[in-house]
Amino acid sequence: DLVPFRRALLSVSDKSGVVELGRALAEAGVELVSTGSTAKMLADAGLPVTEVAQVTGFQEALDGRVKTLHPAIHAGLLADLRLEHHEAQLAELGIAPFELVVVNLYPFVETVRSGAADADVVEQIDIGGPAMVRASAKNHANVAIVTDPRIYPLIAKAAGTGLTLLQRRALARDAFAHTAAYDGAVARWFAGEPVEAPAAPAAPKPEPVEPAAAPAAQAAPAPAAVEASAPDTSSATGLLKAVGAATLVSGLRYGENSHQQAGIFALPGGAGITQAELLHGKPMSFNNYVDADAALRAAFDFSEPAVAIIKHANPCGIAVAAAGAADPIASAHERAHACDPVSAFGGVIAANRTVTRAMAETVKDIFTEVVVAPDFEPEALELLTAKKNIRLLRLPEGYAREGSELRQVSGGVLVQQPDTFEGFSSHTWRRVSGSHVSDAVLADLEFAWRACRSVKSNAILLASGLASVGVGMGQVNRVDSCKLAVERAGDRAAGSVAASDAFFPFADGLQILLDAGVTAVVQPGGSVRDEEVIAAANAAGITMYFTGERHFAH
Ligand code: 93A
Repeated sequence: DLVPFRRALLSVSDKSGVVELGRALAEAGVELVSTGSTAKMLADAGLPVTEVAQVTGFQEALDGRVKTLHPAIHAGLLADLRLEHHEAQLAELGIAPFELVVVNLYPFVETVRSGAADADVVEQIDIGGPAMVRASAKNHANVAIVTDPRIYPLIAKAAGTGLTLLQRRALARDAFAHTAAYDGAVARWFAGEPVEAPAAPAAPKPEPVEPAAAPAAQAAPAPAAVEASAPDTSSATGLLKAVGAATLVSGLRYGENSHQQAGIFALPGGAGITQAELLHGKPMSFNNYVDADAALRAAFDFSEPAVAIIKHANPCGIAVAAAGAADPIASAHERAHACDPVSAFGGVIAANRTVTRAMAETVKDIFTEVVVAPDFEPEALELLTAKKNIRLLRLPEGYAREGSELRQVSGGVLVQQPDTFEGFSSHTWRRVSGSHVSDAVLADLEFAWRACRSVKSNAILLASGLASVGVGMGQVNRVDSCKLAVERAGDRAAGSVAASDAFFPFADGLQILLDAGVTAVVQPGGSVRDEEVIAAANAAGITMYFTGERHFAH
């Protein structure tokens, strides 16, 4: 999806770096078209450049108010060359398309700040510049729009190749943010308010990336009406904004340990654990929140009735309801608990369905810190509230994970999209050893593969009958995770299936699973020693699938 640069339009007020960029483009054989003083600067540097006036056949008019506002320019910016009739019309009109547009706008804010008279300020409201920026950004399928001199080096580097669609999209995002910020300042000036500079652009990005995945630079200050509603946390900037607007829900007795002070804050518009209602029990602790959230992630990753039991942020049991179970959520709980009853002692349970009386019957006899669920049947509440030490949490309606995740590191934060990738269908997997397996085994593999992404890496999860039977988590090598999973599964390891959150770097980890009698394995593949790993699977006569993607959770 690279669009090579053939013709570039340059029209900049801030001329820094434009000659160097122009030179790189000209050397790569790109034709340069430019406005008045930008063209002069390029020509003075000895670069071949065509004046916009030559292209339009029109001299700059009305003291420069009309320079580029002409079909000969705008048709070249807006033609979608994926469409035959656009291409034909352009040819008919004798207009050539642009693949690269470099524009920055009249210095409106700087002019206001300089104390200039109103008439001079008005003259610095750029009209033709934003029109080119917006047209090119709209047409990002064909055009790369550059508004920030700090990314000229990237553009110069790509002069001979052009940019990818992903890069052009990121540039379009920045471009619209840029014109929105610009118009925001103009509007504030008309309102008699202080015109702050458009939001400070973030550090130059070496490579613009997909909008949702990266913090958007140069985000425009949102209009007041939008500001009042909850920020959209699907983008990094939205999430950071939401964090800035978070409100204290309550102080907590202490943090991870009794000597650490702590509190919990809620994001505006959030519909998660912080908005859950404590129906019974002592206040939630810091660790309760962390575990309850991990439990919710695991349970709500399944569309079928599912239960996850968490200890220290790791699942010690995940299961979906047995086929045809009379009380599906009770069945899921019973089977999740059976995975590792020793570890489930003092655990945090999440159910993705209403907790029924039947589920409560079992839970009440197990020491449990927290049960969190969308709701509780009245009889379930009656049974469980009889237990003094259990906390019962009802989720807010529309419970949902945030669209971005944030992790603190020293001096900053890491932001990423959550791992909600839906590639769990075995149709997309590659069988690399053994023969076809039954539908039931395939279903177990799909279950195990999904469940293991809720387990901290290195994760090995053994499953049987759509329930985990042994989980090896959080080890610093995969062999130990395999040993742990097998040991926890005991005699249930034989005949189970296994999922590994990332590839086996050697055959040794897999061999532990094979020795324990695991019959099928799903893992991402992609190790340099895949051949060795596949050979071990073949030697044991088991079926192994490669998914092509991994599910680390750190
Ligand atoms: O005066 S405008 O609103 N009308 C236009 O047609 C137009 N075309 C480009 N402003 C216009 N521009 C702006 O001129 C660009 O946004 C850029 O900031 C500036 C570059 O002009 P020059 O190359 O003459 O310095």
